[in-house]
Amino acid sequence: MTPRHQLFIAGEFTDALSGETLPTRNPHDNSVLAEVALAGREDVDRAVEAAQKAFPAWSRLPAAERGRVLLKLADLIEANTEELARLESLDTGHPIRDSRGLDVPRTAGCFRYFGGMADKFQGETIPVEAGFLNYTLREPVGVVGQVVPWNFPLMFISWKMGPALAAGNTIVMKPAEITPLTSLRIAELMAQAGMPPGVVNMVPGLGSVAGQYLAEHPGVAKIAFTGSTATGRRIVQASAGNLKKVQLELGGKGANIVFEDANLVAAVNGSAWAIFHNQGQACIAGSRLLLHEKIADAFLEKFIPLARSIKLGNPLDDATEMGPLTSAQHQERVLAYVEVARAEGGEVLAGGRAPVAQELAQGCYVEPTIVRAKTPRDRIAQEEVFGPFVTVLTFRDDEEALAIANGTDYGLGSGLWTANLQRAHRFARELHAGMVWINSYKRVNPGSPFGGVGLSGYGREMGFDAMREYTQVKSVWVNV
Ligand code: TAP
Repeated sequence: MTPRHQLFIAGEFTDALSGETLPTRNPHDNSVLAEVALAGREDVDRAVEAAQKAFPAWSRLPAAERGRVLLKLADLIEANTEELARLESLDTGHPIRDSRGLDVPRTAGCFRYFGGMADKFQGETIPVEAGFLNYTLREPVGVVGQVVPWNFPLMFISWKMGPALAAGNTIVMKPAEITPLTSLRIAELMAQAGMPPGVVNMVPGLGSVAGQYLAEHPGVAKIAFTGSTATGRRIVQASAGNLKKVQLELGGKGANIVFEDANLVAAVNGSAWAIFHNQGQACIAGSRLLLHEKIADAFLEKFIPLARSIKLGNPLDDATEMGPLTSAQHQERVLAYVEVARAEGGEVLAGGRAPVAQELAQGCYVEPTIVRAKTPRDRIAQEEVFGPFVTVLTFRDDEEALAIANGTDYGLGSGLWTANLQRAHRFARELHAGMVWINSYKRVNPGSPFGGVGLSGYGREMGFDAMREYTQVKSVWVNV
């Protein structure tokens, strides 16, 4: 497999004007997978120009025609499942069973959903005063800048591009510098699906250079970002010049609450999925495990051995359940939180280190880690670790559970396990979160709005909400 490694601008693969490149590595052994072109400001200018040129024709194309391209793309993604899955696993460390069984089908499914949506999203007629017809048009915003992180590079292309393209926008995307490979392959598949040149442009590069400039760029009408809250703030500031529309999907510190009446087996399994899927590198991870004091011991008696039994290994091995973290830098950051935990009096119940096995020694692995915090105000109960690291807290009653759950500045996803219907619906209302899962955790679907409140950002991906985000409404008055 020789991965694409150049920028994709105006329908062609091209080097950066500076000629600079950056290696992307396999986190299993830190070997270099490819030297990828590094976009500078002048390359972002080229990409924005291409997107501006492509906008009039693409936005005027009948919506069903735009949808057809996305439907074709979904088919091509499925037809290339094995290659895309391997590329994603090599570049990110996702276990191949997840890349093949989740990332690729979800990416295709999301493009298919928005392909079907293209000609079903419509304006309204509004009953105004007599003598006038009033209706609304939903118009694309123009050139959209999209900046995505490294934790789900493939899926995030579809989440961000699906609605933007269906609505008639053109795009300049900056993938994360450490995981650009599947994005570039998708760009190639897009061309094959019939996407006109310039509609989608990919500029892998540094966030501080290409990402920042995209957020500042006067030719970009909207910036959509997924990543850390700190970078989200920078994006808001950078985008102020031309008052861009901004959409932010930021970090989280999801509360996963297990009540005394929960089905314990389901809660234990669901809580393991909530934190350990994708090595915990998910903004919606259930990274705070809130246990009712009556069942805390019984829960942990099952949960700790389950965590210890998770099979770490080479992502390309079908038997692997957890791969490495996506970079050595991130592995260091996650392990540093184990020291933070110890320093603030936390108790490490499982993991807390890089595995000792020889075959994993060169990789960015961290064992599934469970830490009991002393108080809900501890750093490990407040800050996003973004790894296979779950912080355990206990509570006495519903009021305390709610206070702890809502006691962070984040508000992305939260979940609860209970047999009490009234309690479930009360918590669904009162949790400070954009998404709530009841007797489940971390479900996503292209039809269901995804996004947060508070420091987790604003705007929604998926569903009709995403189409609203990528359009602006025009009110038309007709004197009849
Ligand atoms: P970020 O720095 O936020 O990176 C996300 C994306 O933003 C990357 O493409 C990055 O580029 C780009 N970026 C960085 N600085 C930018 C700037 N000034 N202007 C525009 N774009 C910029 O996240 P990270 O460093 O990868 O991870 C740090 C922490 O963020 C994680 O540990 C986790 O807590 C959180 N995080 C959250 C999410 C989600 S899904 N909410 C995803 C990733 C990370 P480059 O990285 O390519 O330089």
